[in-house]
Amino acid sequence: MRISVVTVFPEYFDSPLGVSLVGRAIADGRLEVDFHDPRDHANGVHRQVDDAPFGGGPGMVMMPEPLARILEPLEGTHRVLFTPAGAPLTQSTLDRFAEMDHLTLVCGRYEGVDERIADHFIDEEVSLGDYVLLGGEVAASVVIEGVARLLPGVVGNPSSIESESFRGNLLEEPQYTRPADFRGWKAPEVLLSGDHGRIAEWRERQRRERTAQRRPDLLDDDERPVGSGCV
Ligand code: JCK
Repeated sequence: MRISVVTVFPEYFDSPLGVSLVGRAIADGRLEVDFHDPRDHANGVHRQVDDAPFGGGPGMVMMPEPLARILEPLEGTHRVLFTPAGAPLTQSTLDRFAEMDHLTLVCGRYEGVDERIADHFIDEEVSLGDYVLLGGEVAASVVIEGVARLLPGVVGNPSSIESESFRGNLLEEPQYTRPADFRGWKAPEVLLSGDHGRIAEWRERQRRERTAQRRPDLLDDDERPVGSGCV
């Protein structure tokens, strides 16, 4: 798979693309990432990529021409623009992106990009969540990592990926490793029992209880505890 990243800060990606399983996926050729810097397509001595907003207001807007020069030749790839006004990123978004041959991730800066870029050179607008960042680079690195782990051969044991779908939309159960007694805090006895039936039952109950407690929004209406709805 190839991912093209449009950013005025390509160096931002040095560490996330260099380390861990993403670093290895790139070294092994399972994932290729290239960069396009709008500043390389800007005119004038200052190579300006931002300008004041029409209609007034604070901050600056990314000029359309440098972005269009990059994005027009990338037609045919799936072009994603990060913006606080995009659709929230979810696992199903990542599942979809992992099926693409070539994904293009557009990271704005300043107060965002000229709307005509979104209108004519973007396939989908995505947000990381309901909070405001300084640009799209964090979101792009999240998408790269989330997609990379879905590519064949990137995660050693694919059962950790397969299990996500048939576990349903539940939070993970708590996990423990040695020692069984850590500073007097004991790991649950059932996990040391060797009784795989009881262990599976315990894990399932933990997942449901935690989800009801922390993320009732993930449960179906009939599973949701009373009193967790809106007032
Ligand atoms: C891309 C520039 C900074 C700052 C205007 C926003 C009221 C717009 C994002 N989940 C996410 N949060 N933020 C981003 C994101 C932020 C970006 C860019 C993504 C490009 N910025 C910026 C202020 C505004 N205000 C709320 C008005 C953008 C994602 N993905």
